[in-house]
Order: sequence, then structure tokens, then C-alpha cells
Amino acid sequence: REERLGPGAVVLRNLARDRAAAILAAIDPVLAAAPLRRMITPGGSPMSVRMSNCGALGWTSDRRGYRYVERDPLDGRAWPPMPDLVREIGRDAAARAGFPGFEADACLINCYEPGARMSLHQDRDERDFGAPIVSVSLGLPAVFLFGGPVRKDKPLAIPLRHGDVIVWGGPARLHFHGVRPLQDGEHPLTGHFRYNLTLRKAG
Ligand code: MD3
Ligand code: FE
Repeated sequence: REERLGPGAVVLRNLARDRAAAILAAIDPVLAAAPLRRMITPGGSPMSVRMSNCGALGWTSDRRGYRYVERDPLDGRAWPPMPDLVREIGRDAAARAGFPGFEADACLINCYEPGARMSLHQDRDERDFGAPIVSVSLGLPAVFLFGGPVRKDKPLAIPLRHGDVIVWGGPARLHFHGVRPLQDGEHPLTGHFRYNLTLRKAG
């Protein structure tokens, strides 16, 4: 039930499975208040993944760059609060992976439709790379690409399924990673979509 992908990267298969319906229900009002949207890269292209956030800080992208902000750029209001259940799964997963005391202040919500993908990138907009990132996969499965510290490192392809949780910390924290284009399918809880929540200590 607990695999290590490499130093700092721990896969907790099915950790969120029992809580998945409750997590999706908790995210529902978040997405009603802060709707999913395709953010624009600094290069000017809309991303294929639709995103929103909850928590004190939310990740955003536009022509000015990538950053965390306290307010939803669409309406200037604070991001919706992070549901307790979401905060708790972050704490629980991080502790199991050897990061006790992890308290997320940001949760990025990614929604993939068939064909949506995420190209290889590093997550480096957070203040403290000593804190891990916890990711929770919900709905349709995806192939995650886990690379190395430099872009040219050949990535490992890892299937991520409904309920899987991964903790990325230590040396894995700055590794390149991405997601292959989502294959169409039907999931009883999410239909044609995959959701990925990433819990972060951004500030
Ligand atoms: C490895 N999301 O939001 S989650 C992202 O499935 C992102 O939506 C992907 O990459 C998704 O930035 C992958 C797994 C993940 C998240 C953060 C990481 C893997 C990571 C940070 C460092 C290394
Ligand atoms: Fe990432």
C-alpha cells in the first residue's frame, strides 16, 4: 500500500478512496464560489486543465507570470476556505510519508477532461521547498510522468487512479513532472473528468 518512487516521493495507493465522495462533496461549493477556469500561461496560451483553488492562498497564472494570490482574480474575493476534510487528508498523508506537522495553506484543484494534459514542469512558486506537496487523484485514471531534477531526465510513467495519494518532498520536491493527455472514460463519481487536488504550503 505504500510505494516509494524515489527519495522523497511516497505513493499511498487508495488512501483517499473511502473519503472520495465526501471530498468531492466538499469541493462542490468551492467550485460554485470559485469556478474552474483555464488559466493563461505567461506565453499567452490557455492551459488545457481547468483550475481553481481553496485556502488562504491560490495559485494563478497569467501573462505576468505564475504566483500565489490571496484573492480570486475573477472577482477579487478571497478564495473559498479549505474544507477540513481536505486539510486533514494532507496532514494525514504527509505524516505517513515522514513529514509530521504539515499544514497546507493552499489547495489547487485541477480538473482534466479527455485530452487535457500538463506538460513537464517544476513547482517552484512556493516559498519553502522544505515543505512537501500532497496530491490526491479522483475520478478517471491518468498517467503521471515523474522526471528528475533536470528537464532532460527521462520521466517514469506512473498510473494514478481514483483515491491514490502521493507525497512529494525532500529531493523529489523540485523534480520535473507532468500528466499525459487524459483518456476518455466514465467514472461513477466524476463522469468524464479527473480531479487532482494538490495541498501545498505556499506562503
Ligand atoms: C512532483 N499536478 O498541479 S499531481 C500541479 O495530476 C501538478 O494534476 C499534476 O503537477 C496533476 O502542479 C500532478 C502530482 C505532483 C504535484 C506536485 C509535485 C507531483 C509533484 C511537485 C514536485 C514533484
Ligand atoms: Fe506540478
